[in-house]
Amino acid sequence: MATVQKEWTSLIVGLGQTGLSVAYYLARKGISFAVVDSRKNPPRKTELHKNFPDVMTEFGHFNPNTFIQAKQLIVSPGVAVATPAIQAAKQQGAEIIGDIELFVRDVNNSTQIPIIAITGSNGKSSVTTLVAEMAEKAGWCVYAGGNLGTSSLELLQKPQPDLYVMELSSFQLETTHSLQASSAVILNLCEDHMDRYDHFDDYVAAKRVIFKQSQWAVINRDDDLVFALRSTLAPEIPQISFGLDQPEENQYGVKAGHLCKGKQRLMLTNEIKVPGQHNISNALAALALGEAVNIPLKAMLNAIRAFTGLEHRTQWVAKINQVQWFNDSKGTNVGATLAALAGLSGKTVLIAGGQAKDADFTPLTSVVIKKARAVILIGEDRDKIAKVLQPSLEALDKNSIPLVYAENMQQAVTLATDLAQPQDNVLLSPACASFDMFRSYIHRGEVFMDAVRSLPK
Ligand code: UMA
Ligand code: ADP
Repeated sequence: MATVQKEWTSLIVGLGQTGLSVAYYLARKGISFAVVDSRKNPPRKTELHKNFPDVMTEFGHFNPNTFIQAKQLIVSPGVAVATPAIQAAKQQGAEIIGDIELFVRDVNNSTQIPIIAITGSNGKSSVTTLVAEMAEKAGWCVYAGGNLGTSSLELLQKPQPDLYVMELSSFQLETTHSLQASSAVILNLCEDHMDRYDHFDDYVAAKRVIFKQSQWAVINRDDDLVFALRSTLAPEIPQISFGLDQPEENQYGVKAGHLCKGKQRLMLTNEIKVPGQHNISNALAALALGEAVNIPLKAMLNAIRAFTGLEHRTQWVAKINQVQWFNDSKGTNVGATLAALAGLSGKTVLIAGGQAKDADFTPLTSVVIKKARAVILIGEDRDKIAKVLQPSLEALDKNSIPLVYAENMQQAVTLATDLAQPQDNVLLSPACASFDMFRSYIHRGEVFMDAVRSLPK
C-alpha cells in the first residue's frame, strides 16, 4: 500500500465511477488530490494508476489519520458520510462535498446552463430520460446524467449543452449544497436505503435539499409526504403541482382520459405506451419540469407519445400460452413493486425477494391480496417478506394465494408457469436489491428474461 504524503489538499473518498471522474476533474483544474477506498482492489484502481501514477493512494481500509489531513473530502455516493473517518475530518474543519457539488459550482460560476434536478424514491431514471427526450425533440442539445449513469463531471467535458437533466439520489444530495436548479422535483417518497439511514426522516431530509434555491418546485399532489413538504419551501419559490386527479388552473392532472393543464386538454392518457398509473404520473411531472425551462409543449407531448420506457422497468417480455411476462427488476423497493402490481390489469404471479435493505414490507400486503395470483419468493431476505405476507394470506381461503419459495430465478420462472392461469401476468418486481444472487438489477433482469424466453411455447 502506498503511503499518503502531504502534498495534496483534496481527498477523493471511494474509487468507483464517481471517484475516477473527480480525479480527472481535479487534475483538469490543477488541484492536488489523494485517493482512498476501503476495498483493497477498488473498481477503477488500474485506470487511476495508469493515468495518475504519482497520486497518493490508500486502499484496503479507511485511515482517519489520512482523512484529517484533507482540506476537502469529495465523497462518493456509496460511502456513508457518517463513516467515522469522514466525521473526524469534518471535526478538523474539512469541507465534505460530493461530485454533484463540484458540478453545480462549476455550472453556477461559468456557463449557468439550466439544470433540471430530479429525485424521488421511484421514477427518477424514467423521468430524467423522458425530460431529456422532450428537450431533444425540441432540437435542444441536452445531457442527462448523475445517478442515471453518466457521472456529472463527465458531462462537463462535452460541448456546452442548452440543458442538463440530472437524476440525483439521496446519497448525492447529502453532499450537495449549492444546487440552484431551474426546476426540481421529488417524485415520491417511500422507504428505501434504510440500511444507510437511521430514520426515514433522515432520508426525506436528504431529498429535500433539491428544492433549496430552486427556481421552480414541482410537487406531487398524490404523495402525502411530498405534498406536506410544500409548506416548508421558501415562499418565493413558485410551485406547480401534478397528480392523477382533476387539476386546478395552472396545475397538471388528468380529466376525462386526458393529460391536462388546468382546463386545457393536452393528450389522451391512452397514447402513453408505458403501462400503469405511475407512468401517467411521470409524464405529468416531466411536463411540469419542462415547462419551467420553456421546452415547447408540442415537443414535450411528442416525446411522451414516443416514450416506450426503460429496460427492467415494468418491461414487457413475452406472451406465452396466454400469459404475459413482465420484467421489473429495477423494482428495488416496496413502492416500485406496489406501482407495478397495481398497474397491471388482471391477476399477477409476483416474483419478489433479494436483499431487503431493512425495508418494511407491510404496505405490500393489501395490493398482493387484491392483485396477486401467487407469490414466489427468492433471495436472502425471503423469510422477512414471507413473515409479513403469510398471516394475511393464511387468513384468506386456504391456498387462494399460494406463497412459495424458489432457490434460483430459473426455478422461480418454472414455478410461475405452473401457478399462472390463462390471461394472467407474471411479474418480476423484487422490492429488494439484487446483490445476494446477481451482479446488479440488470443482471437479475437479464437472467429472468433469458429464462422466460427459453420456456417452451
Ligand atoms: N466504497 C468504499 N467504502 C464504502 C463504500 C464504498 O471505499 O464504505 C467505495 C467502493 O469500494 C467503490 C466506490 O466507493 O470503489 C464506489 O463508489 P460508489 O458506490 O459511490 O459507486 P460509483 O461507481 O461512484 O457510482 C455512483 C452511484 N452509486 C451509488 O450511489 C451506490 C451510481 O448510482 C451512479 O450511477 C454513479 O455514481 C454516477 O453518478 C448507482 C446506484 O445504485 C446506479 N444508485 C443508488 C440507487 O439508484 O438506488 C442510489
Ligand atoms: P429510479 O431511478 O428512481 O430507481 P426508475 O425509473 O429506474 O426509478 O424506476 C424504478 C422502479 O420504479 C421501476 O420498477 C419502475 O417501474 C418504478 N416506477 C417508475 N416510476 C414510478 C413512480 N412514479 N411511482 C412508483 N414506481 C415507479
